[in-house]
Amino acid sequence: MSKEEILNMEARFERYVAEENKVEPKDWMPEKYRKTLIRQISQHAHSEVVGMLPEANWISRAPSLRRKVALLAKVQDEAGHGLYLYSAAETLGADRQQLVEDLLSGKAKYSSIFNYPTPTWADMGAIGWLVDGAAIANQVMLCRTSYGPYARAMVKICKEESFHQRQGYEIMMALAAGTPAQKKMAQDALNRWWWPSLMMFGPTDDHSPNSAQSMKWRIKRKSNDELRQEFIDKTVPQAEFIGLSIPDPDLKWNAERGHYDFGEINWDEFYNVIAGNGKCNRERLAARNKAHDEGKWVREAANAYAEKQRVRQQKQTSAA
Ligand code: BYC
Repeated sequence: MSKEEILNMEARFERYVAEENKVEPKDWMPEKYRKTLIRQISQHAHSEVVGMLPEANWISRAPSLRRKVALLAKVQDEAGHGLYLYSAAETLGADRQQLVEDLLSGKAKYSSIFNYPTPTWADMGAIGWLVDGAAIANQVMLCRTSYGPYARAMVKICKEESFHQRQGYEIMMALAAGTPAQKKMAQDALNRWWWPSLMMFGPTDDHSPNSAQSMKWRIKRKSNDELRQEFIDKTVPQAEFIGLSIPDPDLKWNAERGHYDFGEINWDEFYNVIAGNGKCNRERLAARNKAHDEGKWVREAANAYAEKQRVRQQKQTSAA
């Protein structure tokens, strides 16, 4: 295709997405659109998979059978989300094995939030309430993203995230209404997870290199700062309702803006974590690599079975 033809195609593509049409796998799309989506969807898939680790830590130590069942279901949902998202990336021509290798080697990014430790049961509450709460704020807009398979995957994912958020908030509610030691445990978890949750939305809009193009292509529908503000506005009253305090001395309702003002986020910490130097980055990658190595026999058995089925089907077709 000549350069002029590509420019025409790009202009037509931009009009197409601006009119709220969905892009499907076989449609023409600019190469950069495809690459941006593979980057974002695969990072999202990796986040779901790595996101199972901090919580899996507590499955065998959940305080009751009811809590254990709910946590187990949540972690299983996350595995499922990872699988839908890898499949969505495959519809764009990405090779799943390569994506997984990039995660295991440390080349690919995943959400900064999963590089923090989970020392107490209250961390399960804080993750469900805040981390899934932040994930919902971000992902509800992704149900309207321009790429069809990603948008459709997000509808189911958001329904499940909503259950995750409630199970987390309910844990926090119970702890906050419990003994002084339990309430302190809940407050301590909120203190540790609040700021990292705000970082999940990514850098501020003026430091977000991918945002402008992604908004133009309707991949992202709201900016990092808009979503962060929405999350804060929704979450502060929830903390007040259960008698916990947000660890931000600068947090204040601003009647003029109709939003909460909040303090400065520690962006050095954020960039340090995404560069691989957070508290748990090495531990998380080591755990993923171990699980991948230990699962080798399962992959081999599944491939051998698939091959056997393929040969059997081939024989049946040629006999017919
Ligand atoms: N952590 O230009 P920007 C979940 C990177 S999991 C790490 O604003 P973009 C859940 C960014 O990738 C939640 N990296 O980027 C699972 C970019 O780097 P590259 C995961 C981050 O893509 C289990 C650079 O910083 N959700 O739901 O326009 C249990 C510049 O940023 C982070 C998703 O993945 C971060 N926090 O916007 C519970 C949702 N933030 O690639 C819950 C889908 C930024 O240029 N993703 N970076 O080297 C998105 O919506 C967008 O990718 C982001 C970032 C808003 C995250």
